[in-house]
Amino acid sequence: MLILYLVEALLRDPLHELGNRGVYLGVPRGVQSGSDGNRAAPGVFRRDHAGRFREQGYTIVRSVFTPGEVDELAAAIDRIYARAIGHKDDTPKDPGHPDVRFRTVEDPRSGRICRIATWPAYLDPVLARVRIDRRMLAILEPLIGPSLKQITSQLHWKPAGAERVEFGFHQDIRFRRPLAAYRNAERSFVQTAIAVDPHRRESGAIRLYPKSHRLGDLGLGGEGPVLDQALTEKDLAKRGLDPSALVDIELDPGDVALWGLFTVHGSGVNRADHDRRVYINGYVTAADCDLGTWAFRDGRPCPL
Ligand SMILES: O=C(O)CCC(=O)C(=O)O
Repeated sequence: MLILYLVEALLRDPLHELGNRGVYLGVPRGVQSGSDGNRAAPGVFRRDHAGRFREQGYTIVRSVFTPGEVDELAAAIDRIYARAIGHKDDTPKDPGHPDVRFRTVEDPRSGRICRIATWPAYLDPVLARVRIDRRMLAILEPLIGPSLKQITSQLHWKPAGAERVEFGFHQDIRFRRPLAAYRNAERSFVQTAIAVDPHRRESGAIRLYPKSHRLGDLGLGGEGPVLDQALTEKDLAKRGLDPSALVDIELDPGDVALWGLFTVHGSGVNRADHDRRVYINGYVTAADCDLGTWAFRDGRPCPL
């Protein structure tokens, strides 16, 4: 069977490309790499996701989690939502752990919604497992090594039809404070987003500016929270960036998107008839950061 997959991959890929990027066997089942839209045979790293990440400032790894696992994740996320939405304030006093926060807002169309929950893994075993899943390490290790701390862990919701769900264009470096705690920030940090629902332009997909990871800190978003800013291409034009270069990070449930601290991105409203949920986890090479919660030590998962 494996031989058939390999032959199929060889036929689809020009030889020079295979030679440059490599086809690897033996990665955990379900970890398939692809540039946008490309799908590989199960168990085959068809393209070099690390090379693409370094070149473009982002990449997508397809079908990392199975449909059954995504269902389990979705149920866990819904449990957190039910808990979060019961709170009237943004930082409830009884979240179960000091790092857990719920960001709820009043939406003009949908009433009270929760936009973000931070560190929900402290509340739910499924979310706790996924943040240290070995497939996540298989994706991250070629980029930032086997000893990783985690800096961010968040659920993001865009309920169907809700309006207050945009993220203005920004670079995540703005959130990394104190800056002095981060060394080699341009290459030691990877943000990941696991899609739980179809993640499309229509449902408020992440829009991202390829190769912007090489532009340094552009100061996008100014001082205010990007959560309160609309996604407007004018913000890019003001920095001399051509909005026609933007890409929509379109994901199926179970796909994982990756981007870096300087990669320009944001996302718009959800005009689809379904919610858009993502589980976001950001990892840093442990030796390059004074902060964070251990996720993997020498390749071994570190439970909370
Ligand atoms: O969930 C989204 O659409 C936006 C995510 C994002 O911009 C971020 O995590 O920095």
